[in-house]
Order: sequence, then C-alpha cells, then structure tokens
Amino acid sequence: MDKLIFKAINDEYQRQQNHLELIASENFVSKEVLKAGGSIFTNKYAEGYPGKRYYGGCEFADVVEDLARERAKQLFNAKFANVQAHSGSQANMAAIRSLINHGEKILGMKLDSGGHLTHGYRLSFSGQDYQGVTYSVNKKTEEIDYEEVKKVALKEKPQLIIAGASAYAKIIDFKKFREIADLVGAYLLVDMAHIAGLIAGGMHPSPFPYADVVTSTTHKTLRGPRGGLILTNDEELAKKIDRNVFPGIQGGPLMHIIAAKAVSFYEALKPEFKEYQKQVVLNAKALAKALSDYGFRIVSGGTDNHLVLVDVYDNFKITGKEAEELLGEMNITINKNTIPFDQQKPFITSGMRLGTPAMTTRGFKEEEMKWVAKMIYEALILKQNVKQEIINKLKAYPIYEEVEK
Ligand code: DSN
Repeated sequence: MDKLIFKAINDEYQRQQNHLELIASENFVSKEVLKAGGSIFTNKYAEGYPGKRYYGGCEFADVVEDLARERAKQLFNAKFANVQAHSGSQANMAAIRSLINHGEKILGMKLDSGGHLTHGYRLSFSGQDYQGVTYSVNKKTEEIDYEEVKKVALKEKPQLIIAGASAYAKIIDFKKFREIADLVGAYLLVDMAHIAGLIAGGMHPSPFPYADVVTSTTHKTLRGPRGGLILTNDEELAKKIDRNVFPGIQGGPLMHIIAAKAVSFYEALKPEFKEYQKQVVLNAKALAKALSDYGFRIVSGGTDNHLVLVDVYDNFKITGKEAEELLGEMNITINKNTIPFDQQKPFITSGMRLGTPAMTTRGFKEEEMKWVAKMIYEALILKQNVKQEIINKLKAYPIYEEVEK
C-alpha cells in the first residue's frame, strides 16, 4: 500500500472536516459523485464521441457520455453539450478557438474587477494567441457599468466578448452583453463557471438565449466533479466545439469524471437542488450583512449570488494575504483576492473572497453564517484563538458519514 499518499488523503479528509470552507469556488460533492469519479471508468480509453470512437469496448462509455450530455442540455436548456473538456480553462480554449481566429480580439472583464485569466489575460493562452482588451467595473458602484462596456467595445471592436467572472457578487445582465456584442458584430461567450449551480437552480438569469456559447466548470456551485462543460444552441458551432475539444486540444476523455458529471447533473435536476441554491444565496446575504455589521467593507455593497468580496484593508488595514494566513491558522479557509482598482500587488491584495456553496452543502443556514462572521471578526480583528470552537462546531456537520478513507 502506498502509505504516503493514503496518509495525505486521510489528512486532507481531516482538514476538510475540521475547517470552515469558505473558498467561493469549492464545494463538497455527494458520495455518489465521489464514487463515480473514483470508478473503473478510469481504466477506459474512449477517444471520439458516443457512436464514433477510436477504441473498442466503448458501449458503456457511450451510455455514460450520452446521459451526461442529455442531462446537461436539460439542466441548462441548451441544444448541444460537450462534457469532455477536462477543465474550465480547456472549455474556454475550445470555445474561443471555435468562435474566432488566432490573433483576433477578445474583450473580457479586467482581473482586478473580478475577471478570469482565460478571458484575455496576457499570461494565459487567451492573451497570447489572441489580443486581450478589458472593461472594468464602475469605480463608485463596483458593479459592471454596461455603458463603459459599450464604450470599450465600440472603441476596440473585438471579435469576441466574454461575460463572466471569478470574483463578482452581482447579477450579470446577459441581455445587455448581447446588445453590445450585436452593436460591434462580436460573438458572445458566457463563462458561467461560478454561477452555473445558481443558474441551474433558478437563482440567476440564464445566459441562454443570449450567448453564442456558454462554458462552465462543474465543480463550483454546480457541485459536481472537477471538470469543464461547453453548451451551445448552434449546430455548426457545436460541431466545431467537439472538434476543438477532441482532437484539437485533448486526447482521451476522462470517462470516470464524465460519469461523475452525469451523476451531479442528475442531482442538479432534482427539486432539492433549487432549495440548496436558494440557501446558498440567503447564506451569502447573511454573511455579507453580518460582516458589514462588524465593520468590514463589502465590495459592491453586498451580494446577489454565492460570494462576498470583502475589502479588509479599508477599515482594518489588513491585507488579503495577511487575512488568508491569519484565518488559515484558525481553520478558516478563504482566499486573498484583488478588489476593484486594488492598490496592493496581486500576491498581496486588499481583499478576501468568501463563498457559501461548500458550507451550505454541510447544512449551514443564516444563523450559522452569522456565527461564521463572528469567527472571522474574532480571529482577524480581535486576534482571538477560535480554532477549537470551530472544530467543535463542525463535528455536528460531517462532510461524509462513513466515508472510506
Ligand atoms: N480558480 C477559480 C476560482 O477560484 O474562481 C477560477 O478559475
């Protein structure tokens, strides 16, 4: 037995059980998702697509991938789905390659406004193979200023506009993005990775029918395994996307992960998933309010979704890096994050990004979120040791009962 690795897995299990998980892009999958993700489909090569594989013995792989595609389409009301992208970045790469030519221009949200590396940032393929230009949020409201997006679009004339974010707490108006894209003759790609679960659960407006292509990860609010997803309603684009994923970017699909995606879509189609997403948003609002009552400045004045971006520097002169480290020592897991127009370097930052998807899965409601805010305040500002209180509290919220470790 590989003692070192299985010890690390067990240590990670203890860490997940004993920490307040507030990273906005993380979640706890069900035992069925975990089981499918660790299943014998990891043994199978299945290059190609259902019915058109380059290997024998793919009949059950076809069952799995067909179910995953059908469920994804049903969940997001789309005509075509590709479930093979290994990650959100690869989903974005395949989508961008299907929409525009090498060297053309992408307009995406600026990183410190909440955007993502794959939306045209110079250190990512999206800013190296394409020209990346950006829009910012409004300095005062810290929300997307659609007039500003329009202005930049008219000046830059991009071939592709990307809507979607990694650290943005407000509703995104996809219809307005469509209007701007139409004005300059650009395609619209919506990267819904952070909010896919909210969309599936009816807590955020859908990017369809406005987007040409929609990409996502499956492991954030959607609560599936780590992986990517691409959707479209356009048959020609769907063909291009499939070709760009395989053989364009990837080889054999991860059939065990596709099985786990299918299970998570099955779960997301159930009525309980809507209740879960509703609670995710209620919890984020409760967390934002409680933190604000303790004197923290909440970026954009609050939240409409699963995340809360906090300016820790404003009132307390603590950097995001310090906050991440101090809270980490107290078993509170968060990530430092730039805030709009941040004066600190990206590795330091003025902000912390908090999210409620994971703790909501563990059963936290508004009352518990108030307690979370209290723990953050006591640990960060009063410098109290709250670690044992957190470990004790979390005993009543097991991540997995009787899980194999
Ligand atoms: N790393 C993801 C997140 O945490 O939001 C984005 O890729």
